[in-house]
Amino acid sequence: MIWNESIECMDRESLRKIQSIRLKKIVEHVYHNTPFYRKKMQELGITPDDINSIDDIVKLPFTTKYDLRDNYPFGLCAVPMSQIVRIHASSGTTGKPTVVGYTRRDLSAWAECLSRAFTAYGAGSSDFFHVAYGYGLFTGGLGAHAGAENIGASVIPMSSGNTEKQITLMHDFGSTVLCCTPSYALYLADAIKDSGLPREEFKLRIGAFGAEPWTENMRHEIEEKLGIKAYDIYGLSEIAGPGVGYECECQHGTHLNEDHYFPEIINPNTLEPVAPGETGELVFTHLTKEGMPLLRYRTKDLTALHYDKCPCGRTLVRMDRILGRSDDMLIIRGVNVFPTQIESVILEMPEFEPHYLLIVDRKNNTDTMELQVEVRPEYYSDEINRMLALKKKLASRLQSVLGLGVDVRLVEPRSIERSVGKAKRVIDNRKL
Ligand code: DLL
Repeated sequence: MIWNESIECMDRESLRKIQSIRLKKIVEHVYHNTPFYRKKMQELGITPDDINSIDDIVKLPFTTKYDLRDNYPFGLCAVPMSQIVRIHASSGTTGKPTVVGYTRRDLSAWAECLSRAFTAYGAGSSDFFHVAYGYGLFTGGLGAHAGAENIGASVIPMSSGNTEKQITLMHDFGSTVLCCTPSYALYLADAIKDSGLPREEFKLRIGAFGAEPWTENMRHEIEEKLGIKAYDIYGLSEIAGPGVGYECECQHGTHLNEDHYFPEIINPNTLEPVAPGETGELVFTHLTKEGMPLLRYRTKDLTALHYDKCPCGRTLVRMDRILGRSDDMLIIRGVNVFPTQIESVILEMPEFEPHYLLIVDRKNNTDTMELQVEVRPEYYSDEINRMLALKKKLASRLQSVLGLGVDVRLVEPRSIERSVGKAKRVIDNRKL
């Protein structure tokens, strides 16, 4: 099933023509309405007249997360705030979130992209969508919600957490499509087993999983345990949210909605485009966004693009699974965590040395984070109660800054291995 065949299966030459027209228009829009981009283009000695086809995209400046942070909160909006109808945000390196604004038309384009995804998975108006992505500033919940409503499905806006209730309602309502992170899907699968409810009494048949990297093995495990087809959904808040890309029934690559979000792959060191099929950093340019259009936004996600036609009939480019990120951002249970956030919490407290090691793992299909941190000699004590109180203090501060539980392990002064070069702060055992 295809939601918008005329776009999703358009011949690539016609698609490039549309992309060229849209790029020119968007560049004019930001040049006249976003002082940040006008200045950047002036520094490069270009004006909108220099952009006449999609091939001219390489002349345009890059945008990074730091640019969004520097223009916090609304500095990159290209329309008056009265036209912004929705604001989302994701956590950033400094504790200040990355903020994005959408106009009414942006929201409808985003819902269209999600409708393409859900239709590609084989979902339709008779499905019950169990949306267990978080609702709120995170784009997962409200994004999936809008896409499911747009295809006429019945939406159950569960949000995340309260696993027991999730299972009860999934069972009683007869949910057929599950939207959540792949790690939570596995957690749910085990919890369903533990609940004693027979699997045959569940009607689940499709999963829309994303927001964090996952592997082919994990897909098989989820499909096996839940008895469903598990599909990838890709996205990031800066570009829209979930639905920037989606898998089709062939499950060999994630199609990108390139009529709205134009993808490039660059070498993250030289910033030059790489040859098709080569791995590098994924970069997106908004082609239709009104509220906060970004030019050549560096996602830091590492992947490759393939332009040959998919057996499903779609011509939209296919993206390999995300290999990882070129920066150090960790995604723990779907939440973005930067080691620098942890470092700043540690450094705020006088009791600790700035020496720590973060050990990330996946136990029972759930991400875990252990923080080993050195206590300063003057605070280090043999008294268990004192050490327990200190541990609790740090853990609760981390919980409030990160929004995640961290298993804190206090260690003796000078016990963490020092490095003469770059310090290794993170050990990620998840093998993703
Ligand atoms: O995670 C949006 C989303 C919600 C996507 C629900 C899919 C489902 P952010 O919080 O801004 O937005 O995080 C974006 O998450 O740059 C990737 O590194 C990672 N990511 C998202 N989807 C996938 C995926 C949402 N399918 C960052 N596979 C992105 C691997 C993914 N990584």
